[in-house]
Amino acid sequence: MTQSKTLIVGDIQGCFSGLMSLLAKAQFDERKDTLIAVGDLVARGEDSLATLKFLMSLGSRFRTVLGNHDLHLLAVSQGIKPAKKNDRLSNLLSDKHLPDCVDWLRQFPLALKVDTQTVVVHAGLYPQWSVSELLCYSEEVSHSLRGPNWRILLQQMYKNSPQIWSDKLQGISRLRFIINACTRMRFLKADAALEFATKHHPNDAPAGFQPWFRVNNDKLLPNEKIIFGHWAALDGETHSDRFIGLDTGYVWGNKMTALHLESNSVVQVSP
Ligand SMILES: [Mn+2]
Repeated sequence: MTQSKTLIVGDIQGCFSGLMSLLAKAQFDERKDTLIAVGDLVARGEDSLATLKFLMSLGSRFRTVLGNHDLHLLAVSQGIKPAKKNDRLSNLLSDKHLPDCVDWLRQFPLALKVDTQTVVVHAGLYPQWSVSELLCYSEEVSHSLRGPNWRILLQQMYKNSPQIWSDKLQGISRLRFIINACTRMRFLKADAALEFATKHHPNDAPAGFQPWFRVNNDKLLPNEKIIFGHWAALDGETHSDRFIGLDTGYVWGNKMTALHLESNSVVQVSP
């Protein structure tokens, strides 16, 4: 009998057939292995509904963090935002299981500790935070997202400010910064302000912009690893073995990537 494994998969974006190919290639056994996702389970791929139904069927052998597209789905499902033109969510939005999908998604955190040294978060770790601060801030947002006023949180999360963290932030400003840092961050400006407009590869970044993972973080411990998605243009290239980017742009015709945690090896499929 082989040992059970833990796979961490990059952005799925509703690419159900890609996910199935990847799991087959990785010899994922639904009965005993664990799948963890970096968020953005849904959006532009061909079948977000089938993707969510499959992931829900895995029960406790599936966990995820929430990405910007997952939060957007929650907002669209409640009539808070219109669907994006390029998203292919119509069968999911009209399905009778939508409320179950919504309540299931709301339970997941923004940051997830996988083992003593590994944390998963959709966009990344804001460089002024330690891993334990990240997990606490994620819990603040989850408390609100799981609670009775979750629709108000979704209504108020769509804004780019505040751009700089302060532990003195309170209320919705505080929660919005945490959501933006955990689910939308790519570049920071010199003053550690979040910048949301630029999605390029770091080599093509405007002057003064640094990818979050190249900004010094003196609270990150030497053995800690951050696994993230969200940034397809990176193609997993961080030049660091502590910051592991798994979004390799399958939905854009590139690859879907899974990290086999126990062996630290990678499995990939192309469309
Ligand atoms: Mn994303």
